[in-house]
Amino acid sequence: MKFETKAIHVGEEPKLKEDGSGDVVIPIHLSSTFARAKVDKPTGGYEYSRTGNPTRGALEKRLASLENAGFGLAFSSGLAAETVLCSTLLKSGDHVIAFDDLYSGTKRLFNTLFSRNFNIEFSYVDARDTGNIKGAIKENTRLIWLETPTNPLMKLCDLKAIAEIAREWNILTAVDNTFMSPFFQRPLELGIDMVVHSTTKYLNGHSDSVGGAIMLSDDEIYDKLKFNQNAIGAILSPFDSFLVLRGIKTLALRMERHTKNAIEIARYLESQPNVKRVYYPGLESHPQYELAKRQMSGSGGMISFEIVGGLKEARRFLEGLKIFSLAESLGGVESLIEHPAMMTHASIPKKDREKIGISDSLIRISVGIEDITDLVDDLDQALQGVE
Ligand code: P1T
Repeated sequence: MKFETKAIHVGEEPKLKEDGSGDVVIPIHLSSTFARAKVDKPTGGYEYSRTGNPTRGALEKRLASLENAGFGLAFSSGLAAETVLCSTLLKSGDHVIAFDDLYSGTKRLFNTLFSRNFNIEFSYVDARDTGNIKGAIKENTRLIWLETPTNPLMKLCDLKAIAEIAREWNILTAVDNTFMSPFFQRPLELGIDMVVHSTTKYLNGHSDSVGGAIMLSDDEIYDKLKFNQNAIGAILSPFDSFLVLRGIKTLALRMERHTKNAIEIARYLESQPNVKRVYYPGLESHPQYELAKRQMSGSGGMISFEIVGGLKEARRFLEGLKIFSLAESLGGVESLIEHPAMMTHASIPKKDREKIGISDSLIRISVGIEDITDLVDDLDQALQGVE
C-alpha cells in the first residue's frame, strides 16, 4: 500500500460480523480492564488498558506503517515518548551527542532529569557538519539525538551520513521527526534506528490532543521500550488514540497544503524590507537547500524569520495579527505564530539561546491550511503596522 492508503486503512480494517455489519472506524475502547475466561492468560489478547488497548493498538500499527517501521508505540506526550526512550536505553555514565538546536523541552529534559539526576552526559554540537558528530564521539557514547529540521532554526543534518558513522561506532540513533512528519521524511529508511514524534503536531493535526510516539524496527529494543511503556505508564488514552487515528487520515493532504502555503509565505517574507532573514528549507536561499531536496520530499509548514529591530518590533508585529494565533505548538490546521525567545524556548538561558541564533527578533510560524491570500494579507497588515 502507498502512504495515503496506509494512512487511512492500516489498523482499521473492518471486521465483518456474522450479521454482515462491521465498523469502518475503530471504536474508542474505554474499558480499563478486560475479562478473561481462564486465569492463566488473557482471552482476547488484552488484560489491562495501560499494558495494551485495542484503540491504541490500532494507532500503534498505523504509526509503524507510516514510518515503514516494524513497531510503533504511543505515549501521553512527545516528552513522555522521549523519557521512555532515554530511560530505557541509557544508564548512568553514558554519553549522548545531540544537535545544539532542539525543542527546548527536550533540552530541559536532558539537562535536568537525565543529566543532573541520572548522571548522563550530553554534548550539544552543530550537526549541520557531520564532522562535529564524529568529533564528539567518546568511548561511552551510546546515543545520537537529532532533529531535522530543528526547532526553531530550521537547521538540517545529513541523516544517512550520520547513521553510517553511528553504525560504525555501534552507537544508537534517534530522530525527532515531528516537523516533517513521515509524509515528507522517513529517517528509518536512511539507516536511523528510532524515530520520535510529538503526535500533538502534524500527525494529529487539529490542536486538540497531546501525545507522542516512537517507531522502530529492532525487535529487541522494541521489547524493552514496550516493557517500559507499561512499567512507566505514560500511555496515550483511548480517546486521544482515536483522535490521532482520525487526524492521520488527512495527513498527506494537510502536509501538501501546509507546504504550498508556507512556500508562498516564505517568499513573501523574503521580499519584505523589514524582514532581515527567512529560515525555510524550501527556499533556494536556505544554506542546506540541496540536502533538503535530497532528504525530504517536501519542505513542510514551519518557517522562522528575523524581523528588523528587536523585541519591541517583534512584539508589535505579533500582537497586530488577526488570523494567526499567538500561541505555542505547531502542526495544526490553523496558523500559529510565536516568539521562541519569550515563549517555546524561554527555558534555555539567554546566552545559550543567542549563541545558537535564537535572538529577540526571531519569530516562528506554523503555517496552517487556510486561504493563502488571507494569510499573506494578515502578515502584511501586521508588518506595515510595525513601521
Ligand atoms: O509537547 P509534546 O507533545 O510533549 O512534544 C514535545 C516536542 C517534541 N519535539 C518537538 C520537535 C516539539 O516541537 C515538541 C513540542 N513543541 C512545542 C510545543 C513547540 O511549540 O515547539
